[in-house]
Amino acid sequence: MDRNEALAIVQSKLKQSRYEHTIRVMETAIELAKKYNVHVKKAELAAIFHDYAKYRPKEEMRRWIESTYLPKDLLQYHHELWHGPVGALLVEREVGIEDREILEAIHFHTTGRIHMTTLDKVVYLADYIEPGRKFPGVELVRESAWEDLDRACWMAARNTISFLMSKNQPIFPDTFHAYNDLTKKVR
Ligand code: DGI
Ligand code: FE
Ligand code: FE
Ligand code: FE
Repeated sequence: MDRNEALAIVQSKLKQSRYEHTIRVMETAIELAKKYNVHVKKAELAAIFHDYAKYRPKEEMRRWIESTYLPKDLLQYHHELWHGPVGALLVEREVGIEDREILEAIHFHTTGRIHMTTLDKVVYLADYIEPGRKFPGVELVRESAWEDLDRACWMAARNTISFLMSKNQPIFPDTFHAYNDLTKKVR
């Protein structure tokens, strides 16, 4: 599938501001893919579709989780965590993308996971550092992104966990698994 076809599909599913975020994630993911020798077309497609399910109604997402292979423990956590896994499912069913690496990068783009692939990291990080993001500490992660992919992902995971803890929010196990696993890779 080419870029313009993919973009036209997601544009119909997203609000304009979310579509513009998607374009910036795509551009950032392509640059990271070149830097870290990831298949550029896979990074481009995964980035374009990463928020595909962002505006699905909560009850529809709940039904997809209940009725498919998706992990049921998602239902015990905030519905903000559902759009990645449900997005991967729907991008396969509705768009027809079958590449497991692309689908997994979409699935895990919010939380990360243990043993993230380089493609997973590129999409996770591009979503975190795209130029429209204003998180506290994002500037340091942006700088690291061009030097050390593992370190930058580790910083993003650490910031996300710190932020959630400061708000007394529960943390999904995959978010901790990503952080713990990346900690072993940073000095
Ligand atoms: O969809 P986006 O807004 O582009 O970004 P995203 O999919 O990375 O993240 C959406 C939200 O999910 C973000 O506000 C942080 C939050 N989040 C990430 N990990 C966890 C989490 N929320 C909870 N409750 N638990 C987590 O482990
Ligand atoms: Fe997202
Ligand atoms: Fe993210
Ligand atoms: Fe996003």
